[in-house]
Amino acid sequence: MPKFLGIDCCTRKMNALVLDTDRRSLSPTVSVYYSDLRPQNEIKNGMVPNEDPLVKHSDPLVWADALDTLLGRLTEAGIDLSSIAAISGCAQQHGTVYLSPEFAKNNWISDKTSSLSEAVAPMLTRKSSPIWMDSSTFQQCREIEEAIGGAKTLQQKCGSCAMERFAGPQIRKFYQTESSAYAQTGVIHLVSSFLTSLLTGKSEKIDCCDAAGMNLMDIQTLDWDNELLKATAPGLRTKLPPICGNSHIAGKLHPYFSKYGLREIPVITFTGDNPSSLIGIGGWKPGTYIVALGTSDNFFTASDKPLTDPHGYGHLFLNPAGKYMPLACFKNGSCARESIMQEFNLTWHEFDVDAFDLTPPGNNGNILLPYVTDEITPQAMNVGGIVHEGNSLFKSHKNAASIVRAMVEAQAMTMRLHTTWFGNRVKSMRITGSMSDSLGVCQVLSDVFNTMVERLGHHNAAAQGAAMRAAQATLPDTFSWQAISKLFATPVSSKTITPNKQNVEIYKELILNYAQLEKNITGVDCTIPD
Ligand code: XUL
Repeated sequence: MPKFLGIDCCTRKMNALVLDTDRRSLSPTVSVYYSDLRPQNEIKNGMVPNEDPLVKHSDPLVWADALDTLLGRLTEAGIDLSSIAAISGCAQQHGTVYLSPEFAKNNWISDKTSSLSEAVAPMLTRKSSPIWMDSSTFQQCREIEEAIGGAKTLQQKCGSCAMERFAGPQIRKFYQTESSAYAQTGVIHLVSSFLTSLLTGKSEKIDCCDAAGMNLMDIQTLDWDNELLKATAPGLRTKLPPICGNSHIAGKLHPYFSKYGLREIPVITFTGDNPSSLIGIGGWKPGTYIVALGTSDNFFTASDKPLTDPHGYGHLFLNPAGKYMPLACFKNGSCARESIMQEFNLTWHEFDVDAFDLTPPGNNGNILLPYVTDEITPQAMNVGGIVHEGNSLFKSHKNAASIVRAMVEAQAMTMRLHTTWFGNRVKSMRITGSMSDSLGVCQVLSDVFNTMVERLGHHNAAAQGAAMRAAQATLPDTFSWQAISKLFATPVSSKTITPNKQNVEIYKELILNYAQLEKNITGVDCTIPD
């Protein structure tokens, strides 16, 4: 009776669910918020508080504690972990964990180990881990681009221009600012490979789909690129684990986990949260466009072609089912929506229903830029707060409903404007993430893109994709990508949303004004879609 466990290490919490292939059922998602594991002065919104607004780090020991707590909570929830046949997972992309050479010696979990964090703590050469929200490496990005012969050359090599949040520039900053700690570092992991290593008790390989978000891997050969390594930091090759291909079985689960009832089952190398969502939502073959509404909003698809963004904001990642996965990441996702809900003390009903009932589509022409924090796509630094046109509606902050609508419409319009490089017109879109429950948000996306929006019966595509990858890797003949997708990633027809023709016309006009406002503030001139 095969059951598969999928784990997702998000920005603010860790989720897990169990997929039962016989019953074709999913367990409820069990979660652990990092802020429940540490006091507020140590972890807030999944990060270690820092005075510099550009520096965003987390604590790798919190991820280790979250893994222990999560497995404990699964058993408390009545899930029998002894029947699990294999485990995989995914994690927020780009974050890095720095460890001593001891970590590669593979004997750091013993019979006496009482927690994973206790086992790992003595081996950390850097107490905190820079994560995807960090934008403090502007200088290192320019240095790397210059050493490689420019941003375009870099993009051709590894699929992305130098990005502040990517592992390469972050490693370079660590080398420049803490050179002796860098010298003491024997292994540098991504969050995904760090978690795989915790499960097997040995330093594991890095999944190629996640390695594509480092500015270090050659996107064609799927190996570390010597020039990129050299441009980043000395001696880097010896510190990076090898890269492995898709569906890689790392090894057996360490006996430490028998305390949760788990057997020594196969552990499939974790990947990034976005590649995992691509699988979890059934987007493994080209033709379906995915919008994942998480802390950040991400737009991606499976592609046979190595598409790159001519403006340089987007990325070429890899599809766990083979070939490519172009992606555009909008940093101001749920973090921006939730900051408005908090500012106006709105309930979910006030956000999702009242805001859209009380205001007309197009918001009477009132627009804003959705930047509560620095933006990645398009790059907008030091914008500080929601940028608007000096409109009194926004200044007075009296009209919460109008601001909610303006935020949601702006997020959809900027996504439309900055994904034209994906080529084809978006004929159908699948939405996942907690905000995919919002009818208001999904209708605006459907109208702005003039496309049908499909949704699954749940919104945890990343954790579900992890469990599906575990099934595919261990029983590939039974669970081909097609078979496992058909079983678990078929949209629910009653949840489908179709575009409203009148609204589509309204947004065709409004997007012109939005593009102009965005250009005024960011200086970015983008192609207006047809
Ligand atoms: C993608 C990105 C984020 C993180 C966190 O490039 O930076 O989506 O993966 O979810």
